[in-house]
Amino acid sequence: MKKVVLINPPHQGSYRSKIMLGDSLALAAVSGEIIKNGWDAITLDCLVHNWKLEELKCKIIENIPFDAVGITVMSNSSYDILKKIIKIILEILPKAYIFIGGNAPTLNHKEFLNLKLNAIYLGDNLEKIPEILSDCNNYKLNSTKILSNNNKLPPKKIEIINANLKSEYKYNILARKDIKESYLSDSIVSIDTSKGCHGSCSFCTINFQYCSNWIPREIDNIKEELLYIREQLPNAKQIRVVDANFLGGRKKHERRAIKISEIMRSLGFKFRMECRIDDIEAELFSKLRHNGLVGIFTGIENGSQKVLNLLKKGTTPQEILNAIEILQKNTISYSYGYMTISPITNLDIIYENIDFLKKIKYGIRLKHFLNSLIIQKENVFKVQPPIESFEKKVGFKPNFDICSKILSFNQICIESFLGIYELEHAVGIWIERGKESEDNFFWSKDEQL
Ligand code: B12
Ligand code: SF4
Repeated sequence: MKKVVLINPPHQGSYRSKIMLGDSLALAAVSGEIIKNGWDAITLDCLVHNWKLEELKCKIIENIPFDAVGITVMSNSSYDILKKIIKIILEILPKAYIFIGGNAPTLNHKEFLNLKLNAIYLGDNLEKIPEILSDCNNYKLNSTKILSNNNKLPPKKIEIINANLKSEYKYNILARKDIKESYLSDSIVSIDTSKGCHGSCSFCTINFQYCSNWIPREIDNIKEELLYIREQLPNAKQIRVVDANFLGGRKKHERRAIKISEIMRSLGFKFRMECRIDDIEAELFSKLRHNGLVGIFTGIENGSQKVLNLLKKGTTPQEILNAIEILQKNTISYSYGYMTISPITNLDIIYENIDFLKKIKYGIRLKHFLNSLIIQKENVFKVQPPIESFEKKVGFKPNFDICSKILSFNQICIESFLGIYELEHAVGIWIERGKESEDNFFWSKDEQL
């Protein structure tokens, strides 16, 4: 049987934990589609197993013979490691057919054109996987032929396969082979029930990738996967829904969200999810709480209306506070995205944010003050920190020399404005620094596993 080896590269982002949130849903989906087409698929998930490149190399060798290698590339932070993986594969099998897919190439495939790839798969619609499979058959024949002529590998022509989702989608639930091992290491089991988001926040890659579209997955197909998870993991207590926006616009899709939550409840799962602030509404959240919603992640981003407008969040500070109140009333725990630094952030806006975070009370982390816009080709913070007003407020002069050696630019700015210790003092509560503190979070009663 023909075989594809699928790789989730070793971790290259800034997450602290070594073992990562669940098995790769992307590779499960891709391998399900490959298996459906009569091929075999083996997944080498470096995140789940915490493999470094050397271990990955051994696993690739163990899996010879294979006909193609598919690699998922979640973010550009994996670019360098991707290059190394390609090199390793070609050292082992110079004629290997290599293709990539995932968020990073989908957002900007041009950055990957100079790598020795055969195909770049764009988008989430896996119905075009047969094109890849037939392409690797043909490629092998061609390359063998050219090889015999001049003993050199043919230059690779990179196929770009564009496969965007337009309507409801489903997966072949055949291939979550790492689910048990992954669950054993971090007690987390993930599922995806939709793609994209109807929002149009100016900084967000989901907005760029899906152009403010939200695409649901078929409910029966979700149920099938939840049943599979229950069967594989009889003791699992909680599902992490990884959708960028589980609610997809409350008014239109709340019945669907409730239905999925009922299925989870009937199978004995509590769940966590992500949604927009303007989707948090009392009646809906009381129902979701009843059906097992224990925690959410949401993008608050800023406490200043000016910055919220700049980010195109479509919310107001008051709406955010109302939403937080609903979560607290329903004992649903929350964590949030926050970016104090923006091109228009000045000392007034920083103080506005401090006052705002005081009202939110829980879950404040140091990174909330240090984060700036996610997408910034160049540093957007071009304003010279107002040293004099800083001095007046906190009573000492920031030391840029020391700071610049040890801290990132954002950190310098914020430390220069206030000083971290002053900042903690100003907010009046302890800010998380590298370790979790339960006191600092708003936990729902049954949040803990
Ligand atoms: C779960 C998740 C994680 C988990 C991954 C767990 C795991 N075992 O893989 C963890 C927490 C580890 C993680 C880490 C990071 N993540 Co993340 N993550 C997500 C999240 C929430 C869901 C992804 C998912 O599983 N979706 C479900 C699957 C089925 O869909 P999918 O990944 O889109 O895959 C589909 C297609 O892309 C395609 N596809 C994917 N791969 C491949 C490969 C081939 C060969 C083919 C043919 C097709 C294909 O097929 C799938 C079919 O539906 C998304 C946000 C979101 N909701 O989309 C962010 C997201 C992908 N992550 C992101 C980022 C930035 C990161 C980090 C860099 C964060 C950090 N600072 O550390 C790291 C990088 C990790 C790494 N690989 O080194 C960004 C990427 C933005 C970008 N590309 O610029 C996103 C979009 C969040 C965001 N808005 O900022 N992440
Ligand atoms: S609400 Fe969240 S996922 Fe949706 S566009 Fe804004 S930041 Fe992106």
